[in-house]
Amino acid sequence: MGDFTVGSYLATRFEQIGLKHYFVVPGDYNLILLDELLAHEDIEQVGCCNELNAAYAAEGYARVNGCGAVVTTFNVGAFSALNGVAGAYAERLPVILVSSGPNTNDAAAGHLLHHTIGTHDFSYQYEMFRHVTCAAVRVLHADDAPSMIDHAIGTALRERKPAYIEIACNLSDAPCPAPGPFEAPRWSGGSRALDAAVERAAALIGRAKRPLLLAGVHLRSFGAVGAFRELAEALGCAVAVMPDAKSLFPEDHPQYIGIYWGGVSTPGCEPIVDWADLIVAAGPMFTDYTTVGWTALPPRERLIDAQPGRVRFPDAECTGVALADFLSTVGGKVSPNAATLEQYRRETGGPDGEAAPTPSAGPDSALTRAELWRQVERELDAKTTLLVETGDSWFNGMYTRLPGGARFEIEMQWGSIGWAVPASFGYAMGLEPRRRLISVIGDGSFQLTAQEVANIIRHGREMLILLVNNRGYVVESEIHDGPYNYIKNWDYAGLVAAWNAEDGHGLGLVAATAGELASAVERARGHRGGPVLVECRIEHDDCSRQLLEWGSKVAEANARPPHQG
Ligand code: TPU
Repeated sequence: MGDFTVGSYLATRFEQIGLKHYFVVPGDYNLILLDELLAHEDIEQVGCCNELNAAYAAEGYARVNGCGAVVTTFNVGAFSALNGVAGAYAERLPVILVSSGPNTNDAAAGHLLHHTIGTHDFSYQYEMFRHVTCAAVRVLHADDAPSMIDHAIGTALRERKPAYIEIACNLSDAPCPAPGPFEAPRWSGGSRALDAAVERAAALIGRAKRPLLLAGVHLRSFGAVGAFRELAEALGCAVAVMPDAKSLFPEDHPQYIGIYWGGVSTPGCEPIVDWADLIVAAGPMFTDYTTVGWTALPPRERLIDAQPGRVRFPDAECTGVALADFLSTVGGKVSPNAATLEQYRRETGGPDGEAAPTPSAGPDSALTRAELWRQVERELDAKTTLLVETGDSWFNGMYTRLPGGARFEIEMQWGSIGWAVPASFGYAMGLEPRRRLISVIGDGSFQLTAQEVANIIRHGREMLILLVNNRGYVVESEIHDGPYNYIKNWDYAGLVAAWNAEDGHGLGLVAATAGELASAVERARGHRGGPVLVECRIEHDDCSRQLLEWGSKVAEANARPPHQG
C-alpha cells in the first residue's frame, strides 16, 4: 500500500488538479482529515471565519484558478456551505466540497450523534448535496476512496460544476492505494456531431445578411474565450456581450459594440442586436435577469444558441458538440461580413461615439455615485480585476469601460448578497502576482459576511474594497420600498482597526467628498501588506437609471398572474 491514506490521496489529487490553496473550517469530525491534508506542503490550508464564507472563497478562487475546494465538518459546517456550493453550480465553477462524516461503526451500532438532527439516518446531507453538485460520493470504506474521489473530481472538472465528497471520519488516515497520474477530463463531443453542427452553422451564417455574435457567460468555464474571438475575427461582424459575460470579449476590440441587456444595454448596442438577422450566441444564459424580465430574449428563428454540449438552430439541434471546438471550426469556414459592425459605427459615430465622459466633481462636493464610478474607471488598467457585488454595483460596474486585459467578476446567476467579501478573499488568494483586485460592495451585502476581511488582512492581500454606504438595500428600495430595506449603520472603516487587532496591516478610510475619495484611492495605491477599505458615503436614492428600468421590468415579470387553463 505504501504510505498513502485516504486523506493524502485526496491531497495529491488536489495538487494534481492545480490547487495551491483550499478553504477550511475545522470541527471534530474533520480534524484528522485536516492533518492529513496539512502534511502536503505544496497546498496551503486557508482557514475562514465560517463555512458559508469558505464556500464563497472557494468559488472566488475557482474563478481565477479554474477550480477550488472547501473542507467542512458534518452537518453544522456543510449546511452553512450549501449556499456557496449551489452558487458555484449556478455559476459553473468546479468547487469540491469535502465533508467529513460519522464514524463507519455508528450507523450499524444505532448510535445517535452530535451535529446531526438526532436521527439514525446519516445520509440526508449527501442527499441534499446531490441536488447542487454534479457528482456526490460517500466514502464508507477506504477501498472505495480512489475511484470515488476520482469520479467526483473528474466529473466536476468536466462539467464545470461542484462535486461532493464525504469521508467517514475514521477513514481519513486509513491506508489507501497510491494515486496514479490524473488527467482532467475535458468535455469533447463526437466528430460527426461536430461536423453536422459546423456545416449547418456555416450555411446559416453564409446566407445571413446581418450576422452578429453574442458572447455568453459559459465561454470562460468551457475554455472557449479564445475560440470565440477567432470566430469573431474571421467573421468581422459586430460583437455584443451579455451582462454576465462582461470582459470575456475585450472592450477595446474594434468589433466590440457593447453590453446587450435589452433596454439597459450600453448605448447603441440594442438597436444593432435587434437589426441583426442572425445572432450567434456562444454560451449564453437567457434568464429573467439577463433578458430584463424576458424583454430581450433573441427570437429562436434568428438564433444559433451554442451551448457547452449542444448547438440549437432555428429548426434543429445537434447534441454532443464541444463549445470551443464548434466555435473555432466554424471560424475556419465563414467569410467576412461586417454589415452589423458598419451599421453600429454609422449609428454611433464609432466605437467611442457613445457616452460622453462623466465630468469630474470639485474636491469639496459631496460624493455621488457618478463621481465614485468615474474614479473607479480611472483606477482600472490591463492588470485589474473589477469585482462587483449584487446591488447597484452590478449596474454601475456594467457601464464602466474596461481596458483590454482587465477582468470583471459578477455573480449574476446566483446573485447571493454576501458573496463578494469572501469571494474576493478567495480570488485574491489565487490571483497571479502583479495583478490587482478592486471590489465594489454595497453596505447591505457587506453586513452578511464582513468578518472575512479579517482573513484578507491575515494573509496580507493588497486589494481595494470600495464599500458603498448608501444606507440600505437600495436595489430592493427601487423595486419595492418598505422599512425592511433600511439597515443599522456601521462604522465600516473603524472595523478594519478591530480586525487588524495586534498584527494586521489593513487600512480603513472614509470618503464623503470627491476629494476624500481621490486621496483615499491614492493612498490605497501605495499601501502595502494588507487591504484598504474605503467607506464611500452616498445618498440613499443616488442609484443608476438602469437599475430603475431593469428593476421595474424584472418586477413585472415576477408579478405575472398565474396562468389560467
Ligand atoms: O446597491 P445596494 O444598496 O442595493 O446594495 P446593498 O447595500 O448591498 O444591498 C443589497 C440588497 C439586496 C437584497 C436584500 N439585493 N438583493 N437582496 C435579496 C437577497 C437576500 N439574501 C440573499 C442571500 N441574496 C439576495 N440577493
